[in-house]
Amino acid sequence: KGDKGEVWLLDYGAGNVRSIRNAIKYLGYTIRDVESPKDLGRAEVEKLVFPGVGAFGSAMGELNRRGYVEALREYIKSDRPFFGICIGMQVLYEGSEESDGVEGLGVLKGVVKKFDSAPGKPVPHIGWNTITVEKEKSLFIPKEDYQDARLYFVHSYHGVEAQPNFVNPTASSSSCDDQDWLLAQGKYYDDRFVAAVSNGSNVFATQFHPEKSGAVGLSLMDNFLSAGESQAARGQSLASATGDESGDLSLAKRVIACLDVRSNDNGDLVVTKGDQYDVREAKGEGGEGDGDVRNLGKPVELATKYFTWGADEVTFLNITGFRDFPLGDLPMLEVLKQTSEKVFVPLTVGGGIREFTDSEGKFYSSLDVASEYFQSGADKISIGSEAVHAAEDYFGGGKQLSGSTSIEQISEKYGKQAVVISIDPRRVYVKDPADCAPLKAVKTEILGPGGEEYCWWQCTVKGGREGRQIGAYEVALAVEALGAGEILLNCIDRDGTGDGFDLELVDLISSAVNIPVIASSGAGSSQHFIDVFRATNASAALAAGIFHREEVEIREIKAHMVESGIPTRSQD
Ligand code: 1PR
Repeated sequence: KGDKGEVWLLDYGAGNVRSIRNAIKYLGYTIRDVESPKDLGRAEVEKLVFPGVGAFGSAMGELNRRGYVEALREYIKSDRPFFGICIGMQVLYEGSEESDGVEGLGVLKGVVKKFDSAPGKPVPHIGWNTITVEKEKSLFIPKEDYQDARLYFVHSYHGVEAQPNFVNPTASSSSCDDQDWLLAQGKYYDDRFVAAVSNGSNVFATQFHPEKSGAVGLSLMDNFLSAGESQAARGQSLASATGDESGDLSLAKRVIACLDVRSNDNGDLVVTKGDQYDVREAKGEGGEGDGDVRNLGKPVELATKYFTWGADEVTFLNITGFRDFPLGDLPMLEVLKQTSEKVFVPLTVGGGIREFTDSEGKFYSSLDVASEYFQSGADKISIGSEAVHAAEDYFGGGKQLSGSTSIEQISEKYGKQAVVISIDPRRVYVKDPADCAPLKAVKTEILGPGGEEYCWWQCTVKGGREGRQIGAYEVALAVEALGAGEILLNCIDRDGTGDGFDLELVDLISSAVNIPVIASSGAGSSQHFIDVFRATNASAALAAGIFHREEVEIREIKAHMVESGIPTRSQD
């Protein structure tokens, strides 16, 4: 795209900013890194991007430790081009409920608040939310282009209003822009939250992630980088999602494409897909099956294809991560790096997040493994087997939080929104709920082989190979308490069958927790997405096989969702 000039990035070490770097490069700009607070006083630092990741307290801690606080205040007060993203917007406030007693930059008045969660209103607020543009004129978010556009948010805390603590020195005296910096708002059930702020001149910040918001987000970023000279892409409208009875259309239900990845017998990393978790061709059937790992394509190519099809997120599961050490599995890190250069929606990666000691005796914590994934381009990591063990310990230890589990450590450092728990359960039928007590059983409409009317969902580890004496329901409650941000709910009985999601399972779990639940396993048609969003509180639905075999396209699912009044992000 050519070199459109320099952009300065303040990477203050609080987390992963690879996606922002990739988006800036993709738009054709050269990135320069701010090396010290003094740089902010230099005239050549003309456009500053200030991404935020992790928690409010850790971000301010790093800024203080590195001496950036005063330099940033001065930079903003002098009205030089500034673009803060997510925590990069929240730290403009005086403080946050997330980190009591930690002082923010204080450019804006007030304290950042936590969303209240409620059944059917999970927190973190994750996904594609519409925005309402509050200013008639703006260089960064022109109303005519972005009214009702859907942008990607992932946060538990939010600004309520946007009153500055000082007067914008460059605003004319007749301008009221210095009075109120509110540029765009979002709505999540009853909560109105600040989506973007601007001083009406050069200072701009967003709660959403433009670098993860597909073409709309990239165009909006380009508006800032080119100081309004770029041709903005039109925002995507709310479409005709009017018939939903849940009463809140602001947050779209997400459609996620999943790629199960592993090495095949030649050592190449391939996308595979199992039937009920068996990924090998059947032996000796029709002369073809020789027990090889099914190869459905190359991970980076397929991920890029699903992004262009309109997937709201892409998930990679390194399905043999439980036995191979993922940091030894460099191809997976390479896949992530390459994908994040081309795919501008959130990327989740799972498999093998656990403690490990290598052959030379070097110890790696789960946090080390996760950090490697984040640095390679993951926005979220997913934990499978380890989470089941953590849940067992949680109940075994009288529901005490130890602070030592991978869930707690990773969510402490990267924020709970970055921690997804992948559960791999299968149905176990019982005649009477007492037969599996204290584990929770439910009455089922799909009777067991002996006519049993009750079942529970047994959690497994090691890719379904080992069943544990704990149910999906109990694991879900435990991981929520431990600080997980989302649940990816698979179902071994349905995986690869095309029979539809297990609605009873999804309903049980999505009603039990107040964090988002992703329904997975069994999608065979667009109708199955409608069914799961109508019958349960699922926030997202994930599929693999139908996309790999090109049986159903994502746009077909989304068109069906629009017709059915289910809020969705449409591509055009
Ligand atoms: O235990 O932390 O190392 O994580 C291992 C991860 O790998 C877990 O997330 C686990 O779900 C996954 N996994 C392990 N073995 C398999 C396998 O298939 N043999 N795949 C596996 C899980 C299930 C879904 C699948 C949906 C949709 N795959 O992710 O994509 O069922 O499929 P469909 O739409 O075709 O029905 P750890």
